[in-house]
Amino acid sequence: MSSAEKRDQFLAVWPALADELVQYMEGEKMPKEAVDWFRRSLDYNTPGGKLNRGISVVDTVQILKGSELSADEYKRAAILGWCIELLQAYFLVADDMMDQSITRRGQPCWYRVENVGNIAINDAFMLEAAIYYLLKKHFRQEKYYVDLLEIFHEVTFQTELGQLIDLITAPEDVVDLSKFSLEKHHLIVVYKTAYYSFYLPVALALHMAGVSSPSAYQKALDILIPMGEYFQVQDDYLDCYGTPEQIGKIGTDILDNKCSWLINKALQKASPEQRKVLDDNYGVKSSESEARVKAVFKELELAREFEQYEADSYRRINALIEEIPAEGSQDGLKREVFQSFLAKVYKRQK
Ligand code: GPP
Ligand code: MG
Ligand code: MG
Ligand code: MG
Repeated sequence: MSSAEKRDQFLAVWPALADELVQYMEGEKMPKEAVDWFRRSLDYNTPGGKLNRGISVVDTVQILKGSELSADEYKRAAILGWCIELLQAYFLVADDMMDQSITRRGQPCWYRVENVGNIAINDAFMLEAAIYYLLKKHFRQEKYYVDLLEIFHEVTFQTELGQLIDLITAPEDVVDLSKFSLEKHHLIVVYKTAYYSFYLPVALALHMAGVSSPSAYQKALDILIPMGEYFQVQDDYLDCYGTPEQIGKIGTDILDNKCSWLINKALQKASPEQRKVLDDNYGVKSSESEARVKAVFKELELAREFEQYEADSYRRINALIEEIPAEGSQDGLKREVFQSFLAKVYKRQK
């Protein structure tokens, strides 16, 4: 099946889930205006992205099973996938407010839609609540139900820790580039991105496939955390070098004083003169300052540095994957789970 067909198959599960959530609200006799609002938020914020995280749950369950999934198995794996997409929707609605972003997935950020504004905070909470409604409805009878709840809660907390460090390392009023380092960056991205985007999809699929050995989860973590770090470095790179048409969002990292991979690389390589330009212009909310920072990035050939990083990461992650025996490991892991996930993000342009 082509990746476009896989996407369509996964998307086809969404309307029924949105209906279930809306029907719950109707059952509570909520006013029509509120029900319509929730439906609009669900549809605006949940299905419009690349869906890599959600589809990876389905792909992983399929690889672990080793044969085609029945219609029912597919549906259940896809529901877990949509729960991650709801988690992502919840994070993005909130992140765009915190980062004062303009667009997301080629449309205005939800909080910037007419009449939404700060109501988006409550909408974010409701997107999160939707996860637990669907988990209870569809998985309560499973012996791994508590495992699902625990992992969603843990990973959410980890992501919030990462977001906290991301935000306090990027104060709006005081720019102090000496606070940045690649070590700090590593900590931020592992927590804010890698756990929920890479470990969570595979861990959910392992639970569904009946894998229970702690060593399987540990090995998955050891490969997926570096993969998630690589993914967030790509995100940082695309924030500056991707076009809005490509990435569906307008980069704000330089204006927002973010501890991104690019500024850390620049700090490593900058001459004293270039450092002065960075100190004076990074995190200053004007397009002239942003352009001066980008000019230094260009002088320092950061695009080439990124290509080098990308090649090195790809090699390093593949070496980790090859530590899993070709025939699969005793505890139930398969190499292909990780190869398939890496193939989805390697050299991505959006
Ligand atoms: C990506 O950061 C991280 C997140 C979206 C997690 C947000 C976590 C919360 C607890 C709200 P980013 O700001 O670089 O993402 P993007 O570039 O997509 O805005
Ligand atoms: Mg953001
Ligand atoms: Mg952010
Ligand atoms: Mg970003």
